[in-house]
Amino acid sequence: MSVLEKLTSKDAIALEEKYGAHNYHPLPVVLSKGEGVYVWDVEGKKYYDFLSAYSAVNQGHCHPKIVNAMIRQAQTLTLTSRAFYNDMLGKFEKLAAETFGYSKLLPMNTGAEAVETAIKICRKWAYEKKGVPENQAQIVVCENNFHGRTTTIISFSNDSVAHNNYGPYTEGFIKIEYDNLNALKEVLEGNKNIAGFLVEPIQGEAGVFVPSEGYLAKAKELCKMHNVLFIADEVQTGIARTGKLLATCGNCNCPEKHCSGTPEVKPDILILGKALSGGAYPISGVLANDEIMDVITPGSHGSTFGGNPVAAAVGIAALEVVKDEGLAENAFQLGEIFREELNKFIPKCNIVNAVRGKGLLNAILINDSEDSSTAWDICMALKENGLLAKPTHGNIIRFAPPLVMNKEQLMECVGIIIKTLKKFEK
Ligand code: IF1
Repeated sequence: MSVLEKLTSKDAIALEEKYGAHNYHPLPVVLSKGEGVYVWDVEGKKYYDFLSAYSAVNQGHCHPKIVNAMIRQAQTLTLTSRAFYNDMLGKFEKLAAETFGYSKLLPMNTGAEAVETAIKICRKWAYEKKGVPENQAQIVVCENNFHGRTTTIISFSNDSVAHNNYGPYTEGFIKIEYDNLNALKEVLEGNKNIAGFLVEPIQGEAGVFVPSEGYLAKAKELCKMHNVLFIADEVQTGIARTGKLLATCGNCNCPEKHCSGTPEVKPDILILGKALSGGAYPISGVLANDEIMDVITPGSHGSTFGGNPVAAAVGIAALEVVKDEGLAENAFQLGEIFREELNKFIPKCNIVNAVRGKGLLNAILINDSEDSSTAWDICMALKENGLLAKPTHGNIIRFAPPLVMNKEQLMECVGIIIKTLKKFEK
């Protein structure tokens, strides 16, 4: 069989089963084409994508501006390494720094790499600027966090499947309850070696947990009081997903109408990934101002592909699409409609307990036990009805369509979701 021979879904699944590590349990659908809010399987069936590759495809599948930028750069210069300069990286760094309101960007490739980079910067800052004794730096993280899959990151995960049997684990992390300011206050008052607080503005994988109003701002304030760096992991919540340019949206010059505009929520270190490329190419990065970023000196951090010309060209196009197409405002408006429509249905049904989220990062809580297969079964039925979504943990289904969706498409999807849920009424 030629490797480029067209496969049936069954063949494609069999190949992955036989030749691929089993580190995922995908929904049994084999996608071969994507355009905007739609994807098609190998048999030609069309679906609404309500996962957006976990919020990487905010700009829609195969956005022409992003793909054309990638093609042009791929035909010109793909990779130089950072041993030399290239003519694209500085332009991307400038655009990213100005878009998010920081003085510098450190470009990487995956979200986990960016999280690891932020941890390294925070620790180095603690030793060289805060005066924490060597190897004593502690970083506060939250229960039920998800920040990636490297050994250090899973060292502070309490998800047993992601954590178990990968020891010995990296030290230097203190877990506290999410959305609990007293817990943060206590740990900051009780330990002078705290370097940073690493937090997701909304806990995506945990089930789209939106913290109480003011939590992030007060957490930032506590960090400032104790000379601790507030580190926001916006890999999933960033790039307009939650109805603002950033979920923390401390960037008080951002153009979005719904920006809180409150500078006190501005992270000391901002972590981005996923939709920084619109899902076309692995791009991530860490943003900070000079007094923090200048702990990074030549040779103290890097990566082969970090800041490559193709990533820079794609990143520039992806950020321009977010701004030019008003994706944050669209996500805000459509998110309001989505939750409003589901909140009309929920009181009249017994299969869904609640809907929660911000912008177009939402989830429904299925009225069944965590270990039931109902959420999975609902996603299988949604697939049959032409909409792709996947449960996060247990009985929670995340809904995160591309931010280029229009109101008519959203209403059609709400109809599909409600029609499907009704079939599972008890
Ligand atoms: C998988 C989850 C989502 C992230 C946040 C860093 C990263 C992620 C807040 C790391 C990545 C992805 C990873 C992917 C599935 C997906 C995911 F289910 F794993 F948890 F979105 F919720 N910070 N999330 O959400 O970025 O290294 O992957 O580029 O690993 O299964 P990455």
